[in-house]
Formats: sequence, C-alpha cells, structure tokens
Amino acid sequence: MRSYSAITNNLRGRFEQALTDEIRALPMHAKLKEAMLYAVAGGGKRLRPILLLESFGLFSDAVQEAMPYAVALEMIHNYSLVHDDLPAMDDDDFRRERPSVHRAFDEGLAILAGDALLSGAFEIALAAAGENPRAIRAVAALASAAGTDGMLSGQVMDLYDTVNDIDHLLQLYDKKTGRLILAACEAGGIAGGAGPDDLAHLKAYAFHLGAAFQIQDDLLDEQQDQSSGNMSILRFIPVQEARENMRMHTEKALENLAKIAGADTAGLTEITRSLVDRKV
Ligand code: GRG
Repeated sequence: MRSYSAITNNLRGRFEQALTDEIRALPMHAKLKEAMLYAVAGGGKRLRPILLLESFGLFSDAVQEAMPYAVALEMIHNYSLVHDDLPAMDDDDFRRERPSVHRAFDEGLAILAGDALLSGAFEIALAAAGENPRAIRAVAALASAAGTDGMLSGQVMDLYDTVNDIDHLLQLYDKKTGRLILAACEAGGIAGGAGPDDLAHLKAYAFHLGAAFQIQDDLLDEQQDQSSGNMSILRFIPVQEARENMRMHTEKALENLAKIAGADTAGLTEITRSLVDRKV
C-alpha cells in the first residue's frame, strides 16, 4: 500500500505551486493580485483541492491534468472566506491567524479580491477544460456548488433564516459547506473518468464527509469557546450525541468509498480519518 503522507505531501507541494503560479499568470492590476495572493496564503488545510486531486486519482494516473480544477476550487473557497469575513457578513478581523483581507488591505479591495478569486477561478478552469466534455462537466459541478442554489443560498439561509430545528440547520450546512466538499469529489471523479455507479458512490462518500466535517467544526468551536451561537448543532443535541453523529457520518463515508471497486482509496481513507482527529 502506498504511503499516504508521502503522496499527500507531494500533491500538496505541487498544489501550492500551481495555485500561486496560476494566480500570478492572470493579467491584472498589481494591487488586486497582491490581495488575491494574500487571501489564498496563510496555511489553509487545502482540503477541497486535495479531495479533488485524490478523487481524480481514483480513475486516472494523470493527476497533474486535474491541477487547474483543484486551483479553481480553492480559489472559490477562499473567495467565500474573504467575503464571509467582511463587516457586512461575519465581521471577522482574523483568518488563519492573520488579519483578514479587509483588515490587511481595506474593504473595497477585499470585495474586489473575492470577486477576482471567483471569476479568476472560472477563467483558469475553463482555459484548462477547452472543449473536453468531461472537463466542462466537472467545471459545471463546481459552478453549481458555488452558485445560486449552493453555497450562496446556504449563506443567505445563515444570514436571514430563523433556524429552529436540526433539519433546517443540516440543510443550511449542506448548502453552505457541504456542497463545495461534494463538488470537490464530484468534479475530480467526472474529470478523471468515473462511471455512473462509481460517481454515485463517490458523491455519497463526499456527502457524509461534508456532514462529518461540519459537525467537527461545531465541536471544535465549542472546545475553543468560539461557538457561533445559534448556528451550531450543539444547540439541538448534546456534545456526546454530536460526536456519535460525526462518527456515524465518517463510517458511512468510508462504507461508500469502499464500494468503488478496483481503485486505490488509501489517500481518501486517510483524509477521512484525519478529519475526525483534526484540531483546526
Ligand atoms: C460569502 C458566498 C459566501 C459564502 C461564505 C463557507 C462560508 C460561506 C463561510 C465560512 C464560514 C465558516 C467558518 C463555515 C464553517 C466551515 C468552513 C467552511 C470552515 C472553513 O473551511 P476550512 O476549515 O478552512 O477548510 P481552511 O482555512 O483550512 O481553508
């Protein structure tokens, strides 16, 4: 069996290089580029791009071909964080233990850097996709997860809904956080050439992984006394039940992953287990 940390470290190093190379290569005003590069730096876990690359790697050896889609996805994720930190939204002065983009620069540039990360993501992904139908389907999956009925509706639910039951909260989590995690695996699988059955297993894996990720986020917030108040599963169930819920989703994720026959799922298995143990 391959060594996960070696594969992941290798992928991560190549990904970091590709991320800065792709942004640097986009022609734009120097100030905008500086803010974009600041926004994507700072030690993010890179969960979504690594999921995309690992999912692609289940079906194809040419992982470098998936790099522009992984870069695009991380840019979309970082745009959402930059905008979420703005005073009009979550009003956070810090992100990844550094000043958030509107603090390091100013609000106007933070809004524009977020916009540039989102539109730049699709410039990069579509330039790589060309006329390849699989790649175009993969980019469409990213667009719909980030878009109107995906992360954006999730964020609107977060800002405007009165959430009085756990099902409503889980729907909000699914749109706001889950859809982008699901799109990571879906886009990677589609671009890599997964057949319909394997793609369904991969999407079921990612759905449960996203649910486990969000519950773990609430548990970590609680432990670090940063509870986001109303928007926490701990408002509806006690800590022990939330932990069991997270483990149930982790096991279901792994069960679905195991249904993908003939693929080397060691990397995704390791990522799944490490998410349960994560401390940030
Ligand atoms: C502004 C359109 C728009 C959307 C914002 C994702 C999001 C929607 C807001 C972030 C709020 C938040 C803290 C959600 C909890 C889960 C989450 C997405 C955490 C951040 O993702 P990580 O842990 O971050 O992958 P890193 O820094 O590792 O990339």
